[in-house]
Amino acid sequence: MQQKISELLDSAKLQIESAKDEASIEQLRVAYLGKKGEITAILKSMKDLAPEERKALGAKANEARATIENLISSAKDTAKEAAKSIRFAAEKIDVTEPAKAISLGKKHMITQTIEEISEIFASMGYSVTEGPEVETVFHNFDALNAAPNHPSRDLTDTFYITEDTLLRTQTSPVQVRTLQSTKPPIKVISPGRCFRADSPDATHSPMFHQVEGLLVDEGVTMADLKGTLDYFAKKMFGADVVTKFRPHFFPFTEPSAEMDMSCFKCGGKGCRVCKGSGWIEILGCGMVHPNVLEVGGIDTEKYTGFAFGMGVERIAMLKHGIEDIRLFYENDLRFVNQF
Ligand code: 2U9
Repeated sequence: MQQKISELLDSAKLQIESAKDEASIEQLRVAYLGKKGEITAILKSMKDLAPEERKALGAKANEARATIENLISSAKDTAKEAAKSIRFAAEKIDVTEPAKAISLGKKHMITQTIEEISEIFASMGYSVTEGPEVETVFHNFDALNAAPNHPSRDLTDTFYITEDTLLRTQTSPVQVRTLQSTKPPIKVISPGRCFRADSPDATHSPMFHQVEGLLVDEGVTMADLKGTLDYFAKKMFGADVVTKFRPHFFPFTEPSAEMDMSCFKCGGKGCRVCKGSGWIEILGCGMVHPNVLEVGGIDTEKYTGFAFGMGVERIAMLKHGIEDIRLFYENDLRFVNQF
């Protein structure tokens, strides 16, 4: 029996030493110390021995059990620590590793241009107003003194939603609404999207953007208009540009004009940008027609005003040398990322 206990102890030591994980160590615990384990069986068999022998062998068997218990407990601790370091190594985070680069988006060239134009007028005290893109025929045409047979009202030029509603062809209806809701002095610009039933080509798009402006106060003259728009041209295209005003016709302004500026590329000598003329047309303008002021209930004996309008795409194309308006809407990153 003594021999058997020693052999059991030796084999337990060997097996525990070579057990790699907690589960196999637990299996060994059951095999030696469990209810049906080998050491347990020896302890149970002691009851049949003579008291003297039982005492000696019992002490030996209990000693073996305690040794195995200790070995198992420390083997379990070692296996736990080993498992932990394997997990830690697998989960290790290198906090010094550079973060993944986040690619930031940016504002569309049209938005950038609208903001640039708006900032120049804001610096002169204008506020920015916006309004609906689906408008009434009244706000888009009638209130702006457009004759009943004016060509822009035609079905082939304008996107009608119903007989009385349409996609605005200019941002002027925003200013009509301002005239109706505000008392002078009025000093606003209205940037936004407009729609005309044009076939797309290098300079036309059925959807485009405008910035229009309106100033109404006592004693406003054409000189105020010219000074304001000349200042705008110099801020937008450079202090060296000079401007000139050519007579034109718009139903909503009288007198009306188009403003040209000297070519910012060649200084007026003539180049590709100004098509050899030295001048570039950049906007339309005029003194607000009394019929239009009256729609807003404004006393035309007391107040006068000026208005202007410009195509945002045209300004952006000139400033950045873009040759085809359709590039703005294709969102090709090779184009977008240039600005
Ligand atoms: C009100 C009164 C008058 C707005 C104006 C223009 C001249 C003009 C064009 C420029 C290029 C349109 O995008 S474009 O084709 N616009 O020339 N717009 S005066 O006049 C107004 C607006 C509102 C109440």
